[in-house]
Amino acid sequence: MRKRKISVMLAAVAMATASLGGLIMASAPAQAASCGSSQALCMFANANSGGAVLGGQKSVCGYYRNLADQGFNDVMSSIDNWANYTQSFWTDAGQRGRRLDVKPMAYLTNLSTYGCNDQISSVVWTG
Ligand SMILES: [Ca+2]
Repeated sequence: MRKRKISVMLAAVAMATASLGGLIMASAPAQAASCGSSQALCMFANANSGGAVLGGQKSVCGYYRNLADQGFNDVMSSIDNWANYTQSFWTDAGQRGRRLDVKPMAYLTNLSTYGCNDQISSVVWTG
């Protein structure tokens, strides 16, 4: 007669602890999916390329005489200039009011820095 021993083996399960180490806050993207390098100019409703985006067409000299026509009057909060030209913005329609010049390839993450957050009403750009 043969006895059979049944041994139960408990496998130790190593708990692999995911080392998250805190959140990585990526800097604002250099381009938005809906705008980016396909445009000469990207204008955003929120700071840091956030919110609604309005593009300035590449390879042309463009003019938004009154951004109300684009639903973008007094909402702009950040600007990404993708062109190798200075782009000009005004606080009033028709190139009036205070003027803000954005240098070639400049990325302005928050227009509050320039005292014109939510105040831009017209823009002229070169693609
Ligand atoms: Ca805004």
